[in-house]
Amino acid sequence: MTNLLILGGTTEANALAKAVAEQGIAAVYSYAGRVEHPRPQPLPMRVGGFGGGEGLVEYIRENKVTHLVDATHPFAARMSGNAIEACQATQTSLAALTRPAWTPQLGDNWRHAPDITAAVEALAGDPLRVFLAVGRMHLLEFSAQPQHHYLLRLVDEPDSLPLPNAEVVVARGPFAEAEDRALLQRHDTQLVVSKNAGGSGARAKLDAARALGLPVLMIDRPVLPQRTEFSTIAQVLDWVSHP
Ligand code: 3Y8
Ligand code: NAP
Repeated sequence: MTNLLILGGTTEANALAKAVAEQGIAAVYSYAGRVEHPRPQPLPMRVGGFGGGEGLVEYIRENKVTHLVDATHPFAARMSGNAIEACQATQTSLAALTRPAWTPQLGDNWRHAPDITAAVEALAGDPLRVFLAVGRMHLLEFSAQPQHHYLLRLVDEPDSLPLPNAEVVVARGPFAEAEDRALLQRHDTQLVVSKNAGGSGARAKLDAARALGLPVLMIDRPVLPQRTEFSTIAQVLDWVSHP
């Protein structure tokens, strides 16, 4: 009896949840509980960490999970690592639903940073107006470069900010190019800092930056251990129905 656990939190995970619900496949959609109001899903949801790899092993056993689909964001490296370990320990089928990394197109002006630490170092220098579109969890690291005027886009209103010179836009994606272009022009942005999330939900800022001739500091995604990876929902559904 198929029993799916979807590790969610992305546009692709939401599309998968819709397809799984339509097919009547038994499944649970899992959120980390990072934001106040996560988007509702057409599946039973669970919110919060599992308690490390061991907690996920317990969850898999107690809930008789037969297939785990890791549809988390490419920067959710710890969750993805735990999923690989827990599925090995419990002999549970594991597949990831991933989206290819963005690649620069004609007209793009990208500089790469291998990780968030390197991106912070790359911001050394004279003050700029920076659209820091990396969310909330790593803002403290950027306080090493307080000289810039930051535009931050966060899912929830922050209690406090570790950056002295910052303005906040509270918004959750998926985002559209026209709005992002207006946002960059209104803020008079000189540099966009982005994680290489891939997918469609966050690429608007890159298209807007290209249209405005702005440079992008692109943070490459963490390298993950080998696992089965699919890029379409059809592949996932086929994998679930043909063990
Ligand atoms: C809680 C669950 C959909 C899915 C929406 C995608 C697209 C929009 C783009 C910018 C970049 C950022 C951030 C971003 C995007 C989608 C997708 C994606 C980037 C929600 C959601 C949860 C989160 C967590 C949140 C992080 C933050 C990252 C904002 C839901 C809306 C910056 C990543 O305040 C916090 O603690 C926020 C934490 C992890 C990264 C960070 O370090 O702050 N996502 N985002 C998930 C959970 O609890 O399990 O409510 O939908 C999901 C989405 N965020 O179609 O509706 O698929 O990637 N999310 C990044 O890519 O840099 C925004 O502003 O341009
Ligand atoms: P992470 O750093 O890889 O994970 C840290 C811990 O958070 C995990 O060990 C796990 O806790 C818990 N966790 C993460 N994802 C979970 C999920 N889907 N269900 C249950 N627990 C989860 O993850 P993250 O980068 O904080 O991302 C958290 C969530 O936000 C994920 O769902 C991800 O898809 C979504 N998201 C992240 C980003 C991003 O930029 N990182 C962007 C968009 C969406 P335990 O160890 O206690 O099990």
